[in-house]
Amino acid sequence: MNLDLAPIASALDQAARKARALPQFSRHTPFNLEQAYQIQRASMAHRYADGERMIGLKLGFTSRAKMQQMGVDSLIWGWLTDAMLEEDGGQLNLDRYIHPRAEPELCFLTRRAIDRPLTQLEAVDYLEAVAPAIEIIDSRYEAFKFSLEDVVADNCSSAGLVVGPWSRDFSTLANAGVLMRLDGALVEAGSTAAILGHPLRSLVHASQLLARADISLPAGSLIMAGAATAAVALTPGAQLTVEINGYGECAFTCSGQAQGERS
Ligand code: OOG
Ligand code: MG
Repeated sequence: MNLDLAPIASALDQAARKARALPQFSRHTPFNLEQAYQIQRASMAHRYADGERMIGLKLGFTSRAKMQQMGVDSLIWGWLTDAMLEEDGGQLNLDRYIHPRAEPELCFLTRRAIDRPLTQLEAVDYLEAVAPAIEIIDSRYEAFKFSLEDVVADNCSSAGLVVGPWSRDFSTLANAGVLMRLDGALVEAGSTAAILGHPLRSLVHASQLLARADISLPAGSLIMAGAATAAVALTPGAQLTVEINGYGECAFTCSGQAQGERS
């Protein structure tokens, strides 16, 4: 099938900018996974053309909890830009989002360019630091429902990230307790072991994906390892905290109100 991918990329870019939900493409204009990544790149190109800067990448569906929550079963990856960075301890303005959710993650900061597939043993040599982090996801599809191809085209629902204090201690990464609190009440609890069995495996997968795509990720980039638990919906005034045992915590308070699914 000869499908014009550019209008799909533009529609997704506009949906993100205007915080307006779209129907899933898989319902009327299905495309395959390779085309989905082409759409993702084309839609990111709109943002770069507009002055946003790539700061790293994110992996998605690296835990069973997330795969089950969203009904998909493959690891995916997308791009982070400077416009997505939110301040730790600050206010998160919900006005820019459709139906945002938050999830607990680890964020890696790279020390060397990643330009070839790494083993888990090598991965740590490529790291400068690791931090507790929160990812804000906001699917551009109605009802936060999508096929694997839909979500990949939508840059894997990437919308924001909050990064906590950096640490150079990688020794307890494998199985650190993860707690997510909403207004002080525990809403999700888990372990970093839920991320592919060991969060460093996210880095290994990222290096393989980059190599396959023939992309070198510069030193000083961020890599979000993927959520360790399911995500929670963000409501006006909500205060969200993520704590990773041994690595500290990061938090934000919601201001404003998400757009919801206006028609
Ligand atoms: C897709 C993004 C998944 C993760 O950490 O697993 C993701 C979504 O759930 O909307 O970021
Ligand atoms: Mg995530």
